[in-house]
Amino acid sequence: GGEIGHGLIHQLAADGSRSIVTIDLAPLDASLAKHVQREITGSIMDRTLIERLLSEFEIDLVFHLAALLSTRSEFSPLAAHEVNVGGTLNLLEFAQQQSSSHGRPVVFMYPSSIAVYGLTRETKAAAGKVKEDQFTESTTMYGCNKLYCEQLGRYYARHYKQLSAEHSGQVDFRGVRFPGLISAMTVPSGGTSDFAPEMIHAAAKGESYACFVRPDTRIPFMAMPDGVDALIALSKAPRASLTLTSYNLGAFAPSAADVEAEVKRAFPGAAITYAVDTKRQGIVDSWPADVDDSAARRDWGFHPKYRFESAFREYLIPTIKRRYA
Ligand code: AKB
Repeated sequence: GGEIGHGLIHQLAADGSRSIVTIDLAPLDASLAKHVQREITGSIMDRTLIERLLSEFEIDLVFHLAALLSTRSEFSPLAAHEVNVGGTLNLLEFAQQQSSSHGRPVVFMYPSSIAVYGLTRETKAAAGKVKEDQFTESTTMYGCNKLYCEQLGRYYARHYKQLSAEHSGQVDFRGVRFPGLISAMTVPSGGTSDFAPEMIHAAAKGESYACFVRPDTRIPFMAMPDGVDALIALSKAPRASLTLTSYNLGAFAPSAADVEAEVKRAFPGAAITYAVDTKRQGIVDSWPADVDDSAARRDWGFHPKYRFESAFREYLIPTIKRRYA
């Protein structure tokens, strides 16, 4: 029922080829619940619940979308570690056991993040588009969690119980490193890329907004429909064509001032000011200004529909205007 889940459930349901089982802490919105065959209210931290799922379902594809985001994780790093790492481990183990029991590989889709990168303001200015193996020294608990879980995924996919003769089951782990995602339907909470979606939604609601990063702050972003399409496309890609555990994805990389200008084009009266939070600014400054996503384009045909202007003019602004009308 979170931001990515909203778009993903609609897409998977429209495709119609699979039954959908969801787990979330809170019940789904009615608009989503009608698209799923089974809705479970509970936690991925609850191992008894996971055991129950094992005995009840035959699952071939897992989208693991639950996480505490970067800002929230800095307020409670231990809780973040428990959810972001412990929860992922529970689901990887679930995927492993599912595969052992039904005898087919279980595809495990993992949204990682640009938060795995840790640059300084100097290296960021000089780096250009960052590749998957550069600057992976995150300064946040969330980023460290994401990077480690990519490694856990690689372990489950390639080396699980490597000394045991009895091992069976195959987890087919596939990760993407999302940039900031901007949805017209939901407003994020607890992230540090939130300034862009918050600015847009505030303007659409006629509310003033004080942006917590400097106008010249630049990180990559993507419109939510492209994020959802990317997850689905990677889940369907032939295994043999995949060369990385986790792929960079980019679409556009505006500064906060560029976002402000585009928001004001659509909502000329928008009251946007800057009240820089130096600590959150520090996190965004440690993320790359842009990413090199050529591996995703080459290996599985990643090709976002929306660039910066079209994301605003064709998706965000019309959809948000309808939503708040
Ligand atoms: C966050 O800001 O924490 C997330 C992310 C970039 O992964 N949106």
